[in-house]
Amino acid sequence: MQQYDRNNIFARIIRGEIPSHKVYEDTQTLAFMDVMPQARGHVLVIPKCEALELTDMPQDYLVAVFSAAKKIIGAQRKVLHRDGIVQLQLSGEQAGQSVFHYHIHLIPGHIHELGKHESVAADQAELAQLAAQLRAELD
Ligand code: DGP
Repeated sequence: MQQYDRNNIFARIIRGEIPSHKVYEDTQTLAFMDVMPQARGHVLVIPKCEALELTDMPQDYLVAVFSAAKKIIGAQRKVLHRDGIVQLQLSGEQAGQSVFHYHIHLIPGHIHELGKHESVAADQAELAQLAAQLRAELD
């Protein structure tokens, strides 16, 4: 079994060592724009606990992450003017997981139209603007 790496990218984002375009935060969760989005408005929701994937998730953090996801999906629907949001979570490298800190993808797109995530970062100004719009909708 793979060990949780405290220096994975998302752990560093939680600690503020790496910048992110924050959308939502509470004591147990953090949500931010995916820097290599599969669709415009792609958000990641993560727990502030050391969990590699679903089987490591404590019950209370699961509830917290899904509660945050519910709020964010509502904001995405308003800001992006679309109903369809793909909620995706990959558990394990064989499933395609590339960052080993549990995360839910909230992707405004159609499942059959989603390719691999981009290999280059999206425009930072656009990500910042989308994050600001989503935060405003969540306030
Ligand atoms: P997965 O393949 O399910 O492990 O998804 C990892 C996602 O994380 C992928 O969509 C790209 C995104 N990502 C990778 N590095 C960073 C980063 O430094 N910042 C942000 N905001 N997203 C990242």
